[in-house]
Amino acid sequence: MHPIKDLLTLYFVMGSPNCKENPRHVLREAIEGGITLFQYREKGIDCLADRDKVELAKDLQGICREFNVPFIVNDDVDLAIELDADGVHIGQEDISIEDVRKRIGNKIIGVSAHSIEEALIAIDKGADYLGVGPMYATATKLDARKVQGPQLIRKMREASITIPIVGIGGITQSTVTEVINNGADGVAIISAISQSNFPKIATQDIMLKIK
Ligand code: 3NM
Repeated sequence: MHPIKDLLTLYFVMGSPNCKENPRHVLREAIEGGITLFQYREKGIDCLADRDKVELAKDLQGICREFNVPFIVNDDVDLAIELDADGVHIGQEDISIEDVRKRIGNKIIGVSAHSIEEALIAIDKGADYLGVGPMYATATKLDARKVQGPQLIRKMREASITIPIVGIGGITQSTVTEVINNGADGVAIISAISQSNFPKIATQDIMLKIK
């Protein structure tokens, strides 16, 4: 697998509530458009549970495998283990990094961080990368923290935080460059891809702004 830093370039995050069309179709389009990493995040209104959640996860993982795109599971460590996923992403409210590490060994652990303090703790406990946000206002995560702006990533870099970082929250084609220019290794995006009528073109447009 590529170094984590390189996988973060264009990190697509989604679950069924985020998609206007079948999530399998949306993921295929995003992969064809050039995403470098995928996170299955089945959260929010009308999200799937139990076997339905597992079935969709398996289908999406299968599509990722076809194209060699690593597959990360949000929060659900049991699901990640059941599927032999490439990693887990956890928030500040979820289970501890140490517990996840014990359970998934050397697979990828991503952690959401909203301040320098949270970042330093996550690094100390063994995170492989940080998701830092929200960069901008977002309607996708109802309990999102207050907007931090790309300046937070700059401040983390100035504080000598060198771990791979992906910006998240309200990022669109017109703001990717600002996030990267402030020190992010990549961008994590839900709605600018999943809610597009043309997810492949949306992904390609975003990628062009990064490279
Ligand atoms: N985490 P969109 S913001 C899942 O700040 C998530 O940690 C955030 O969705 C954080 O790209 C967010 O549609 C939502 O704004 C990202």
